Amino acid sequence: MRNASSLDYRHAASNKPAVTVHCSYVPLSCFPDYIAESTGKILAVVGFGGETLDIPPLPYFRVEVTTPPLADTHLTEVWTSTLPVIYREQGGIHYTVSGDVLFGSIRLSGSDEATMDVTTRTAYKRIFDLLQTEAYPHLIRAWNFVPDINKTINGLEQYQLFCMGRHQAFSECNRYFELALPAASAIGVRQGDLHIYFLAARHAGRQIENPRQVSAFHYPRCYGPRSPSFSRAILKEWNDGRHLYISGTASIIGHEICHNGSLDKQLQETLRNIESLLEHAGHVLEIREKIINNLSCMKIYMRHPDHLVQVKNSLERHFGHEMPAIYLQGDLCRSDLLLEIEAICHVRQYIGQHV
Ligand code: 3EB
Repeated sequence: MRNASSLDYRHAASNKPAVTVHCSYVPLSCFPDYIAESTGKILAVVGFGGETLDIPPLPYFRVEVTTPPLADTHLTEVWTSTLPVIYREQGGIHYTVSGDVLFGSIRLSGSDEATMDVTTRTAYKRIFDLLQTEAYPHLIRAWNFVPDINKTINGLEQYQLFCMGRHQAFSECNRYFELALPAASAIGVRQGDLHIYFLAARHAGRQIENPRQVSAFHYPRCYGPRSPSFSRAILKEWNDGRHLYISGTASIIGHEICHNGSLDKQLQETLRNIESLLEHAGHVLEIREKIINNLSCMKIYMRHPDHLVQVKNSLERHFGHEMPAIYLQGDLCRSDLLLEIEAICHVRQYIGQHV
């Protein structure tokens, strides 16, 4: 990470990356055709709950996330590049590079000696080391899967320990890290290791915060010794357009959970947060039309699998049946939260070309 992210951003605006990155949710039934058409251009295929394990090994980078899928649509998350992709491995990180973009994945098991803070710090330090040596210094988007996220050990929750280790790694890497935090999701998994997969780039993205919410990196101490190190969203310019990577978003106003115990109210509040973030992004970017219509690649993490039908019905009413959406079981960082939603918004105008 470099220090002055706003300067990097201007730099990025004048040096548009040669690469365009796509994220698609591909039904397993169409997967072989999709892969055949994208040979050599696949950054990663992300599968959930072992659903892709039956597919024969192919020469692309596969990331297996253990969170169980809930809907019966069987979608995989496929990241592609418009430039050739090279696969590499270093220090336990499997990754691909292509032009301006790097896509990586790291798994680290904890132990009695290494509590979650230590494990997390080690994982992020390895990521930053790799990004430095490969010269992709900007972490754009991170997905964190934390074992037993709500379990308390010696008075601290696993998520609080995770936040401590992550904060330490970021602050050791960059004094001004609050300006350079990635968009993120943090999800609890019921078995396995700490798992982080991520997108990084040669040029920085732009941090967008949500006016309805206290920035997570400024959450008060009551939630844990160290605040969560993520931005509400990152706007990243690729060659033929921009992506707004929206972090996992929940029913939090200011820094407090609202609607304890009410699924529908939490869902509506989460949607209001996403809308507010998009409205603010539109304002910052001086885009007049509503960019909410360009939302796609929505992932919905739910604590209780039996909430699926209600949540899916509401979201389909709200966004229509065409919205690509992956529904997953995931525990969430605060035990009262019932769901969290992330998404990608395609912003069509280029930086500097205001409508
Ligand atoms: C929140 O707004 C909900 O710690 O990386 C959402 C996305 C949440 C990412 C993280 C946490 C994280 O605080 C929780």
